[in-house]
Amino acid sequence: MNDLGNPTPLILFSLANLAAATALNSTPRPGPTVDSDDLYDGTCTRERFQTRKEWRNLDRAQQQAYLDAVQCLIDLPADTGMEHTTSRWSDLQALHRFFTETERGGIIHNVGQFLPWHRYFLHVHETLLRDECGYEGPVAWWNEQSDADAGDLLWSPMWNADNMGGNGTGMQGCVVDGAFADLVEYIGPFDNNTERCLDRRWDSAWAIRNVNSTITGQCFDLPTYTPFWQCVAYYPHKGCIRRLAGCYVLSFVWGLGLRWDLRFDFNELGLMRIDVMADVKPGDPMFFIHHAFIDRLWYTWQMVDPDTRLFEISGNSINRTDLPMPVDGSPETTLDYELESYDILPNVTVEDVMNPVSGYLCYEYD
Ligand SMILES: [Cu+2]
Repeated sequence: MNDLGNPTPLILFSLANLAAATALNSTPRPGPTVDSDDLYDGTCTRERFQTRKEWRNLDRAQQQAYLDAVQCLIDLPADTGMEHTTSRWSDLQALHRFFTETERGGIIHNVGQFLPWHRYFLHVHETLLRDECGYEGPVAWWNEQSDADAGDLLWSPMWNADNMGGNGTGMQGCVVDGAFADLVEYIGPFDNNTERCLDRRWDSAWAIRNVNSTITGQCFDLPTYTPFWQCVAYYPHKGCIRRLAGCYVLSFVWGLGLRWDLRFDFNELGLMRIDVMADVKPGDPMFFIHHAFIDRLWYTWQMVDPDTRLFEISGNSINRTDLPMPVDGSPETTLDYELESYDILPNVTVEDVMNPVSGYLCYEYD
């Protein structure tokens, strides 16, 4: 401070540099939210309002409470009546598969409703944690961008043995440590239902290329919704897919009209390995923490220009009732598009979830 009580130019310069460095190293915080009366309709009250927190901003007791609530869903019986479900947790996995494996193929990925449906799915997950397992703590998200910029996507303590556990090992990629090492999955792959371990094969080097601040910044700079969601879906959302060659094969397979979410890579012995990705990935509790990061990217992007973006929706669409496909091609996604969860929660529209503090939803991110 100088004699007048103002910061010196040198300190101001340093603060400016610090601010720039911080901006590069962390995603911006979405806002304004709860203090902006024009952005929520009054049913999102301060009592209901939740702040979703980055995993590292939960204290140890909160992290453990979150892990315990997930375990609670794993221990509760299934309730949807979907085939082969064995627990409340598997209801979520089966639900995601149900909309990935429709007669029309996937109707929640590669479409304009990709981001709204997954925002709704996060809400379904949170609602089960709270209503059926008594969870009262914050929902977690993971700042993947920050870890990518630091050069190690597996840096977060969430991978530790006293948290989610780390990458799987062996040919099956079975997770052998952490809170869910004993988790057995029965839903998938694809339309099959086979008993198998919780597998996890996150590739730090590949993910760093997909989710570093340069890439997310490029997505973030896109001015309209369709190129934005496509960028998010292609890069940060698929942050863990291994090896460029795998992605080429992915496109080739997609071009043939087969599953888009096959992953090809090579194991330690040089043998090609095929992994099943998107349809049953919610079996891993990491899925929801990853998707909260994706949702936060979208929310942050919306709040740059809320007047234009908060209710901006577009992109090719498809649902499971308008069959066959209209001859004039895929319709455009609209705010009226209905989001479903196999009756775990009532259907809502895309419009209902566009604004996270609209009343139906009531949260922000730290
Ligand atoms: Cu998905």
